[in-house]
Amino acid sequence: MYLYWWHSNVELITSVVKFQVEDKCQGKYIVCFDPLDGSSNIDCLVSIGSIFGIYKRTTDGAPTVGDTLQAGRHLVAAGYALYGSATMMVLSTGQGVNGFMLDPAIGEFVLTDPNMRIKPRGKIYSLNEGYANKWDDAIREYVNSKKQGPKPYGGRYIGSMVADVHRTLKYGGIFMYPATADAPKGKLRLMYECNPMAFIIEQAGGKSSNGSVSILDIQPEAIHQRSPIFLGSSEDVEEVLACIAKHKQ
Ligand code: P6P
Repeated sequence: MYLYWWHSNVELITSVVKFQVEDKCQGKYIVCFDPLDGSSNIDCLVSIGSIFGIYKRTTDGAPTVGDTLQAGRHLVAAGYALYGSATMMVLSTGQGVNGFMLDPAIGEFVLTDPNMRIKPRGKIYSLNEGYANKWDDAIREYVNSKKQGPKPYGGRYIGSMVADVHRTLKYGGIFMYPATADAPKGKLRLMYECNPMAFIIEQAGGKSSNGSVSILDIQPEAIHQRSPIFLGSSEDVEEVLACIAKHKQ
């Protein structure tokens, strides 16, 4: 098994470490994972999590970077662990989504959320509005539209992807990290943030996009590449995509 591991922490420089498992233990799979996503939130006790995506290797012999650069559509499994008011593992192997809550009394993860499904439409939008001056017009128009009308959406943003996506899965709505003037490719990493989360949400009946295509259909070109991401209830994602398309005309 070949592990590509990404960790950034305020005390440490951003380090990218490539674990190569010794030959006799190497298997048929590649795991892309973010071991502690949202780690900048640790000191203030905000929920954080681990995100992973698993691919089957496409070559024999020594593992290659090419084994890793597979579109999310080829994931064989993906999921996350959320360390919040409780610890939960949310997992899909391509046959739907299941949630397992850690029961500390027995030290086991218990299936508490079988066959998790996301609502077709929610009432929450989630993105960092501190960057509003750096959004393009389509995003600005969409977000403003969520604040208007007789039933405006609620704004929720935790700043920890695992927590924001888990809330979106449970309650519905949309999570976005769009491109900005400072980050034209977005901030979140395709291989070990966007792809696993898009796999989970699409398996739960939701939708993902980079603004043009499903996150899962992006052909990766580099292990640490970034992507804009729109993720959540299908009707909410379709609404922001319609706004983006309108502004492209
Ligand atoms: P911003 C945490 O650092 C992270 O990688 C994700 O967990 C989170 O969604 C995003 O960055 C927050 O970024 O720019 O809003 O602080």
